[in-house]
Amino acid sequence: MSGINEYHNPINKTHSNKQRMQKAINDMSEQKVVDAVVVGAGFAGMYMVHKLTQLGLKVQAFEAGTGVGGTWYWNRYPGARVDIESMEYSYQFSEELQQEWNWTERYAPQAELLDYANHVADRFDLKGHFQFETKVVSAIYDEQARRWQVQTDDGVVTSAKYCIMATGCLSSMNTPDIAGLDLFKGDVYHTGSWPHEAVDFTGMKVGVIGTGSSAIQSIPVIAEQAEHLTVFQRTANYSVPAHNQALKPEFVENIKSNYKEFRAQNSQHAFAASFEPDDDLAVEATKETQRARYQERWDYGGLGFLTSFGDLISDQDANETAKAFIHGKIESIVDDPETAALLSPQQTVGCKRLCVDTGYYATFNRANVQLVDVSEHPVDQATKSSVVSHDVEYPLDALIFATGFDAMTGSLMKIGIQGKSGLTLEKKWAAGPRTFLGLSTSGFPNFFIISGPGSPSVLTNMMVSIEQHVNWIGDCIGYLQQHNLSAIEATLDAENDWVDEVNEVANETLFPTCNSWYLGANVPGKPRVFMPYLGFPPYVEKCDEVAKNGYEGFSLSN
Ligand code: NA7
Repeated sequence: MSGINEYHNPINKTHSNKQRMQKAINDMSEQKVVDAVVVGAGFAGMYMVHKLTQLGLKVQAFEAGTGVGGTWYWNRYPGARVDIESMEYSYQFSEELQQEWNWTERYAPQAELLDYANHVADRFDLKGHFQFETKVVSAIYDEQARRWQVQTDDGVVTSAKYCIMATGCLSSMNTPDIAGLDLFKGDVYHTGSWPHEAVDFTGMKVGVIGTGSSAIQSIPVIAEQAEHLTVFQRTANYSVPAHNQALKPEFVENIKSNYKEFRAQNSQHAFAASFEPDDDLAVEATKETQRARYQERWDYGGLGFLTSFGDLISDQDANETAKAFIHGKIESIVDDPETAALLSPQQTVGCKRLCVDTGYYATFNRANVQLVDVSEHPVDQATKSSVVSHDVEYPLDALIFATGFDAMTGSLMKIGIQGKSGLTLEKKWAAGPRTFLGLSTSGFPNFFIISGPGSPSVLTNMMVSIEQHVNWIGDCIGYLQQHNLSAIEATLDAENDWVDEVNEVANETLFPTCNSWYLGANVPGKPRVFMPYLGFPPYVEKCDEVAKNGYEGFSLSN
């Protein structure tokens, strides 16, 4: 399976968590002692390291890749770019940083995002705190010592008072089982672990499995190169045009001269992004108003389509109006009516993350592109030169899995995490993740998750959510240090109440109505639980209140 990164490939998971933990306990030969361990060198891990070193703590951070960047380190597929506007997809903790960095496009491409990550890491001297090319295999809480014993795949155990997971929401790849894939002689890739060198598909027959965001971004680019492209679609997805363009200096200047206010305003929106919500209701609007509004948002481009009206994600009738508008667009763009019908999603708009594209639907007008419906009959077999669905063979030179991730919990579950009384996270979350504020889970003292399940994370501009979490965790650790406290742990009551709150909010929306990765429904056997919390402003208010009240909902010990 050339191309697929070994670490991220779930097929290569050889040891169970239990085995890994046992090995860790038996093997605590080499020990390193620090104040905090941080796992991951994405934007969350980088800022967490910065925050903790500012507090004067000794930090050891680990990263499986060879460099910083997280999502933007791994996802190098053709056409990869952020779907939040670049001017707000950046850190705000340093005014100098946000003034000096220059984005070139409305939606930054992967290479520029990676440059930004490296710039930040160098500017704040972060790289020296990371041990790269190192996987954390287990983290075990020693109740007597009140310390975490973190074992890495180099056999070293690092002892730390605090253990912070910055492992990312979309970093554990989901790869379907295809019988005989090892026989396939062509190249195999996953968009979530793309090679570092350029891949040239010229003259090749290429297959892409999946039609989520990664596929929708990469398909138009690959179609221009490949001799033939077959797209295997299980569920059609809604996509709105990006209208990506070079950033105009006046636009940049305008934001930079008011960055603070711009950020403050965005953080008042549910998704913590700049797209203005229109609070009037689609169900009360005339057909003309609906059409004009959707057209305006479509012409502007981007995720703001979802906030065209205040009731799109809460009222099915309202949502149907947006659905009809997008279906009309697909019909008008795609020449072949059968292909247009197949590309027209049936689920609620926004229920699966809305995609933002450049020329996606029009790509299906190309003579070298074929759409294959695998909703009834999966791609379940490979031969040495093809894949097979419903007994039909599709000859391929290269196969690309754009099949997404075991979102929000996948990376945590791969590490053998064990809290008090031998309780493993795997066991505790067997029926779905349970956290207090998505930051912490009862039974696991001094253990923090950045943008964990139960926090707004993937329903927001991730940069904003990451910074809010790191600031909160940094303040919390600062408080513990100042007050000579040895441990903080979420209470079970606070956690139960929070899980109820996350579910109640989700149940007031249309989000639970389809099989999305927000619900874990894309991964066979994963419990169906809506994981993110909807609503950035009330969430921040709750976090601030908890801290202000002396970490209400947590038990603190000395
Ligand atoms: P997504 O959005 O999870 O998309 C994965 C796609 O792969 C989606 O269309 C899936 O269909 C499809 N899929 C998954 N397994 C299969 C199998 N076995 N057969 C056929 N098709 C399959 O991941 P992305 O990487 O595109 O995007 C992730 C996020 O990154 C995105 O939301 C943005 O936030 C950025 P399904 O819909 O499950 O039927």
